[in-house]
Amino acid sequence: MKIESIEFVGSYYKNEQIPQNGKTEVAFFGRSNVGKSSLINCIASSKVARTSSTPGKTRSLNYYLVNQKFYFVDIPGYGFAKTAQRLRDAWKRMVDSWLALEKKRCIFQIIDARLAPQDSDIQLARWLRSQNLPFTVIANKTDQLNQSSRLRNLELIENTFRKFSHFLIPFSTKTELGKNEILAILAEYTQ
Ligand SMILES: Nc1nc2c(ncn2[C@@H]2O[C@H](COP(=O)(O)OP(=O)(O)OP(=O)(O)O)[C@@H](O)[C@H]2O)c(=O)[nH]1
Ligand SMILES: [Mg+2]
Repeated sequence: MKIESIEFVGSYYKNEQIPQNGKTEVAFFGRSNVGKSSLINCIASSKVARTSSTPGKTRSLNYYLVNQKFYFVDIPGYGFAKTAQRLRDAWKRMVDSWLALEKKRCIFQIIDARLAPQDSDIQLARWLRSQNLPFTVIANKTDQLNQSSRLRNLELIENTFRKFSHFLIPFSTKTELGKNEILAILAEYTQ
């Protein structure tokens, strides 16, 4: 599929604010700074999502309307070391109530391909699995790895996440590796 248009619709903190019109939601989870907003820009060939090298800036659910047909939802990052417990609880409450809304969803979890799987990533994957929410893992920032460490890390990631998800896409917002795979999944979920 091709993304012909994308526009920002709003930043929401509460369910009452979220559009309720039956459109499919494509949600991007991932630790702060992993590249969620960059990935949205990359697959939409756009600069609509604000990116930053300061982690933990996004605190709300950011909605983008794609092709006038479905939404991208940029979920605030989790697991940033400096995040206070109070904010982590707020994150959980917001995501729990968002999930309680009856919606057709397509979920991606973005992780950092450069690192060994982080506890917070494994916790999120386990939690999605426990909620019966199928998801695809995207291993981002592969451009910063040489071929041998890329293969080694991806194998470790695959072995760690296999029990939660069977789908893994190596990705880079810089080289656009994996972009076509993501677009193919979107085509399937949003037709
Ligand atoms: N080398 C490399 N850098 C990337 C890649 N994707 C994102 N980045 C960089 O990572 C940093 C964070 O990117 P964002 O897209 O703002 O990350 P985010 O997950 O939206 O962060 P929060 O909104 O704070 O949760 C930026 O400096 C990006 O340029 C990638 O594939 N490769
Ligand atoms: Mg962001």
